[in-house]
Amino acid sequence: MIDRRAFLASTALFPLVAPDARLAHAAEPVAPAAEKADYMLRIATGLAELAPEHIVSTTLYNGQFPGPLLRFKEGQRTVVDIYNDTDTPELVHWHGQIIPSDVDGAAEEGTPYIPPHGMRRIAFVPQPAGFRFYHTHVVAGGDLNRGTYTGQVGPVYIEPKNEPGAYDREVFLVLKECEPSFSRGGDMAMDFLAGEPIKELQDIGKRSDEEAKEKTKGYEVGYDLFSINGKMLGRGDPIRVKQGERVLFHVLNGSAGEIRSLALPGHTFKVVALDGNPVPTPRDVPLLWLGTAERISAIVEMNHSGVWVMGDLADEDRNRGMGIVVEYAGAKGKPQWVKPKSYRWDYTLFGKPGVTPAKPDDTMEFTIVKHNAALSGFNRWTLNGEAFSMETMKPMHMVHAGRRYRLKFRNASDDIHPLHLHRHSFEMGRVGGKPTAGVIKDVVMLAGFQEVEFDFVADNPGMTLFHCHQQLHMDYGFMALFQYG
Ligand SMILES: [Cu+2]
Repeated sequence: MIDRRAFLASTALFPLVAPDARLAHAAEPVAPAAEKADYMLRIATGLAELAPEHIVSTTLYNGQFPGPLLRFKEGQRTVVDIYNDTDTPELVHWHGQIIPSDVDGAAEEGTPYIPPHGMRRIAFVPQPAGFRFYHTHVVAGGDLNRGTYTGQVGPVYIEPKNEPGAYDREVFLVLKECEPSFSRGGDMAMDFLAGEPIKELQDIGKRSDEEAKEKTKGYEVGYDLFSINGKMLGRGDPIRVKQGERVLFHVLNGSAGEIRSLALPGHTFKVVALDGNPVPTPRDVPLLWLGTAERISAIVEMNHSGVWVMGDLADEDRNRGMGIVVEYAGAKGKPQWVKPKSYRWDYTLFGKPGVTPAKPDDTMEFTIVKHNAALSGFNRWTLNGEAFSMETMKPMHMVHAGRRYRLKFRNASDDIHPLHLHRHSFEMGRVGGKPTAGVIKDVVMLAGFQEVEFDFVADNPGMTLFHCHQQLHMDYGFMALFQYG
């Protein structure tokens, strides 16, 4: 343990946001001069002040936590210079974008690393329009100072050619935990997703538990501090609103593995987009649930004056920072929190009623199994009996351009998995036992012992990664590669 007081004293002379200039000059290659970059990202260790008494040292983009909001224009070529001032190779993944493998930011797909104390210039055409984000994509394994456990996360907004704009103001919210540590078991109950567990999947899970040599559960990751837009609840500026204003919130769960909820007492959220893609049926809901890496865009009509806590339903997490104050003009007093009634999250609410997705050309089925503490105390994850190998990086499936594929996932574990497909969007087909259509996403939560189906069209040739977005799960087997044939 670092003595916090001594640590603060030694760093007090340095400004909080400036990257270390000496390191940057040591081995910096010269960027191509012919073209000016549109954006620059600098990856470096820095300090994030979540509250005056809670300053954490982690890896950041441009010395900021979260990283800066990058606004791209749909279809307009964009050049980004990425500098890596750390001692280890890095990758910046452009989550939710339909771009080539060599710039997507996943080593498994063949994206080159940004070398330590080096740089890489990339160019791509941002698409599709909407709320995306960027984050590191390196393996963390047992190192909680690597990967998405760090502060390397930032929002992206790709401006559409035509903006509908039925709102007065946009507010971006990045939800992110800090100070991770390992624990054994003690997971919170996760029964907020619609649907019921399937007996056959529970039986597979039970059998895997019985076969495991280790009788204890594997490590889980917990967090000490929680933040929205880099500040603990009540420590940053409140969101100042006026009576009658329509605020469009773009909410990102930037966690390494947590599932988050968000409620604003006395208000409802009109969900207009999921993962940045407009939904066929915008609906009012009392609160939001977001799996790791999911985004929700929702309009809140400010019609209930006061000073409110917009926060996570989990008391412990909210009390340790997961919230932000919403303050009406003229309202005074302590921010109020009111525990909402429980509410089950159902993706099909936002779909096209009475419609089924187009028929696929091919269907692939995957059964997800957890092997308790099988890898030096960490749970090992398999898809149809196979854990992804970082050594061989062997593609699991061949796809053919132009064909529509249905992926069916059967979860024989009690964990919720935020499933993510790179470089493609998918259309949800069946979730929580209910059919749906028209909901376009790139991450979806699969509940414990349930099934989910979604379709994607193979329309972006190149190596394509699929994985659970829980860093601990993806690092220990829960990945698959699709190769175009
Ligand atoms: Cu998972």
